[in-house]
Amino acid sequence: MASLRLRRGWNGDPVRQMIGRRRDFLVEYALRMNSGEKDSGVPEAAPRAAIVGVVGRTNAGKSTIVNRLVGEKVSIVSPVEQTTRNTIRGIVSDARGQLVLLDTPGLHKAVGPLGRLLNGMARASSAGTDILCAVFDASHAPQLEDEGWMARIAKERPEKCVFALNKCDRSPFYETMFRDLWRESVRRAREIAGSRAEDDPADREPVWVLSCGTKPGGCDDLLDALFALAPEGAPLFPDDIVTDYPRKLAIADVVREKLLQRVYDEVPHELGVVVSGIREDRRGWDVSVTVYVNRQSQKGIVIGPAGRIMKAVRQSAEPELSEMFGVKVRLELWVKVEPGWMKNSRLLSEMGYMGGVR
Ligand SMILES: Nc1nc2c(ncn2[C@@H]2O[C@H](COP(=O)(O)OP(=O)(O)OP(=O)(O)O)[C@@H](O)[C@H]2O)c(=O)[nH]1
Ligand SMILES: [Mg+2]
Repeated sequence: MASLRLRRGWNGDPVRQMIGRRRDFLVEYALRMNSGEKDSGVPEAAPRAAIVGVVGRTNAGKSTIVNRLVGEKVSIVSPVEQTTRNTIRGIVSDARGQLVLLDTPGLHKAVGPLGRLLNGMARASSAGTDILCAVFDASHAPQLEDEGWMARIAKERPEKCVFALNKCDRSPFYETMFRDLWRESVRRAREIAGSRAEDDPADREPVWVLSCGTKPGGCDDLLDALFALAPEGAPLFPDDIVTDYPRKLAIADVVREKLLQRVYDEVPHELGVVVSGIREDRRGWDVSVTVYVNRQSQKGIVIGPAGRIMKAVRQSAEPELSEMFGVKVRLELWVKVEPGWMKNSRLLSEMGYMGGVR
């Protein structure tokens, strides 16, 4: 693998590690520049850098697109709603410069404190970015949450905005309905603001692209559109880093993804995963993981007959994590019933949903 998210030998705080590497990178870069050495890695055109907020309704394919653009899996994916529960940074570096993609939880009908927390995170992460990339699943007619994003974008008119109509491999494909919805959203926003078309800021129309997150090359047009909008600037991260997502959260997410592939009905939304400890030795990492469920009846479902689900989760997560971190990862999985864990601030913060896990 060309660039691991965290390199072999990594054994500490990922942020400190990242900053350390960034400093090395910057020092090396400055020395090269001062010595007058021509840097063959620096493109002739000025490099570009942008923070891109990737937003949209749950299941639109945001994480799939972010993984495709980064070229590595930095964010888990599943057909279950609310798969992404944290804002994850995926970093794309190429000759044109660097994009820092913020993969956000998809907007959905909020149920309970966790739901509200995720929606708040989704809304907040669209603010303060250089480019807004709204992803729409155009293999379905627009849904309520799509209308919500369009209305908000029509009202705020971000300077740089891309609309990715995703799942263009599917038929039927509702491109026209989404374009009509946008026109209608702009008309309504003008009506509310009492403004006319002539008052609209010029150049504020979103750039429309079709994308397919599940096929190689399916997001190339999207990548080109994002780089075309990115302002000139220095990279924020060294170019060999694909994410700065904390190790504990990354491990918990991979375990949750494997569970989501195996449990149904209400269970996926009531699953919480916490990495309770990592023991490191020469042979690798022993990671202890607790899976929280909301009700006693869910415990048996998650464990499976004769522990089969847990075993399958472990067997599919271990090789993926070992590959991801470049060390042998062994998992110890525990299932715990914790009624109302979604309202438990301590657990929510251990899961990173309230910020702060490192
Ligand atoms: N056919 C097809 N399926 C796709 C495409 N992009 C994503 N998917 C599938 O759509 C489902 C949802 O994808 P995710 O990337 O998890 O969606 P998300 O928007 O991140 O969802 P949340 O994290 O819940 O907000 C998965 O089953 C993906 O495999 C695509 O271009 N074509
Ligand atoms: Mg996601």
